[in-house]
Amino acid sequence: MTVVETSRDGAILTITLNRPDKLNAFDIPLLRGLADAVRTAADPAVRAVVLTGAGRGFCVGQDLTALEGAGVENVGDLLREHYHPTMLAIRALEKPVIAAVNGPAAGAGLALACACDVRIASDAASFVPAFVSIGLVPDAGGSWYLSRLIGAPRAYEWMAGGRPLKAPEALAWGLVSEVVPADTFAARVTELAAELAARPTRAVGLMKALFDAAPHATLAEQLEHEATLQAEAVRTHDFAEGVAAFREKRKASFEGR
Ligand code: T3D
Repeated sequence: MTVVETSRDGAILTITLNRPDKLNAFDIPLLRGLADAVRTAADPAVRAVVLTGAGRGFCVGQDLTALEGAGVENVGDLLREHYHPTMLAIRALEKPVIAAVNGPAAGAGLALACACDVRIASDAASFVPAFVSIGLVPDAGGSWYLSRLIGAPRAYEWMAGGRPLKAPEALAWGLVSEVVPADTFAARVTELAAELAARPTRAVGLMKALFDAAPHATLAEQLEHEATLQAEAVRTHDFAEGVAAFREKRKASFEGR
């Protein structure tokens, strides 16, 4: 058993954080394992990634018991070395990443869920700011993602207040796209991942960069960015297939290239 498990089912890579007795809190081995797992997702044969937690938790952020002593002094370095590269790598990954939030997502674990492209929640999930409860500010990209997902005023009020959200409220806020009963959660995640993996992966992957850039770009800059990425998308086999399928009045069969 490793602290981060990966499994492949066709074009779907599932990454499972695996410290269930600590609700998958981040320690260095888990952060390293997650970084390695995200790197394996670069394989062109992988067309969708599912990120989830073993046991009853998704991820409850930094393991607070691993921060004693020297850890506190080096927190900036810890974040820069072990958190930032993975958060950036998930955004740079040109394929959809689904956070399958099976249980509590707290602190940097909440940020991790927000780093993903789609969030689907079990009705057993909860979303816990956590940082303010221990006198910290959001990190691991939490303030960046949440500003975009739910708007800066609401994100600030939530993070400063610290109130845990249950899954239905997270749905109402637009933090997750779907809430599923716990007993059918795994099946629905598999179905969603298969749907995304069957899409034209290059286009689906490239558009991540567009939506990340849009909030801080001018219209002129964004038009140029779209034109650049469209020039890439039209060169794909999947674009040719999409147009052919339209002309032939049949369902397109995309190959992710
Ligand atoms: O400082 C830096 O390094 C910068 C980075 C900071 C990033 C951060 O993520 S800061 C935020 C850290 N996370 C938290 O503060 C969350 C702490 N956890 C909780 O508030 C609660 O566990 C939850 C509300 C998330 C869930 O509550 P509940 O009642 O469902 O579970 P529990 O009983 O509290 O936890 C179950 C076990 O997991 C328990 O262990 P035990 O007593 O059975 O042996 C608990 O201690 C452990 N656990 C939960 N969270 C953490 C943890 N162990 C280590 N670190 C944790 N963060």
